[in-house]
Amino acid sequence: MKFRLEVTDKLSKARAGEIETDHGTIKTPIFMPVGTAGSVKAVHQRELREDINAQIILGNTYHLYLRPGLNTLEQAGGLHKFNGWDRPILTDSGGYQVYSLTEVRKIKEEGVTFRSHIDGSKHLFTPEAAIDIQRTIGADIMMAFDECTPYPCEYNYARKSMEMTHRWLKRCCERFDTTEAKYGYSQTLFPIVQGSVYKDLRMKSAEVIASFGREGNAIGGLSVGEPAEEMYAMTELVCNILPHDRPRYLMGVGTPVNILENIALGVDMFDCVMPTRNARNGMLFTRNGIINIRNEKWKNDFSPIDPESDLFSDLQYSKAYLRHLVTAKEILGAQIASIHNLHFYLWLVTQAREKIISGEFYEWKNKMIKQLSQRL
Ligand code: PRF
Repeated sequence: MKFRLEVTDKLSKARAGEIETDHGTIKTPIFMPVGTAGSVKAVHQRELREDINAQIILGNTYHLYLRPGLNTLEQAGGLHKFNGWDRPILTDSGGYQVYSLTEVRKIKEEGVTFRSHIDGSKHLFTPEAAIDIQRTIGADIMMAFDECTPYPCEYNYARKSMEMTHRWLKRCCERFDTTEAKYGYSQTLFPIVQGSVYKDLRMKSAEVIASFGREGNAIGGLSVGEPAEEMYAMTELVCNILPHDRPRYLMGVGTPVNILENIALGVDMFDCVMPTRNARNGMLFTRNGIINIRNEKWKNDFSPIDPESDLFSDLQYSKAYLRHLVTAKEILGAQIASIHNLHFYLWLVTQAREKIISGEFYEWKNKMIKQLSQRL
C-alpha cells in the first residue's frame, strides 16, 4: 500500500490524498460503506460501483468468521472472489463487534472468549487469530485486535485497557510480519489508538501507535456516546501526533457533520453504519438537512426524493412513494433509502476533497455544517 499526500488545506488540517492498493486507488478523504457480513445491506454491487462510485467497502472479521466461515472463504479464494467486489476491502478485527454484539464475553491477556450471537457456540479471539482470519478473508487493509472502551469509562480501566491494546498490537504485528498474504496481492495492517476521552492516555497511545511505523493508523474508541466536542478534542490531539505521511482512519464515525469536522482535523478515512442503518428506519441525509420520510408531512408530497441529486432513484421516485414503501416495510424502501444515503455520504466526501484541492474547504465546511443538521 502507498499513500500520496496531495494537498493540505491552509485554514484547517484537512488533507487530500491517494491510497494505492493492489485492488485500485482510493481518493481521500473517503467514506467506506459498511458491508459487515460481506454485503452492503440492501445495495447491489452495480449500484455501489456505478451509481455511487464506492472506492472501498468494509467487511467484518467476527461476522465472516462465524458465517460463512473460514473454510468457505478460503475455498472461494477470499472475500473479493466470494462476493465479486474487485475494489479494495478493509476488515475490522472483530474486537469491537465482540464487545457490542455478544453478552457473554471474557477479556483476558490471551484474548476474548465470547458466545456467537447466532448459535451460542463458544469461541476465543486472540490477536494472532484476528490476523490469521483477516489473511483468509483477504482484506487489502486489516485492523489490529483492540479493546474499544465504553463511555463513560473510569480512568484506570481506560489506562489498563489501552496498555493491553498496545501489547495485543505487538502480537498482531509479529503474526502479520511472519505470515504471508494468501491470494497473490498484498495486505497491510493498521494499528488503533485507544485511551477513551483522557488527554494523557490518548497522547500516549498515539505515540506508541506511531512508533510501530505501520503504513496507516486508526483512531478507535470514539463515537461511543461522548459529546461531539470531546470526540473532536481527542481527534485533534491524536492527529497532531500520528505521522502526516500516512493515512488516518477514524473508526465508526459518524454523522455528516462529524465527518466534515474530523476531515478538518486531519482524518482521511471514515466508516459508519449510520447511512444504511438509519435509511432502513426512514432517515434520509441531504445537503439541506435531515428528512424523516415516515413523517405525515410527506404523505402527499410527489416531488422527487432529492431533486438536487444525480442518482436515478432520487429522481425517479417521489417522497410520498418512498414514505409509503418504508411505512409498509417494503424491501424496495430499504433499497432506495440506503442507496440515497450512501450516495449522499460519498458526494459529501468527494466535495470535501474537491474543496480542499481548490482551497475553499474551510468556508464550504462551515456553510455546509449549518445546513446539514437542519430537520426538514
Ligand atoms: N475498534 C475497532 N473497531 C471499531 C471501533 C474501535 O474502537 C469503533 C469505535 N467507534 C468502531 N469500530 N476495532
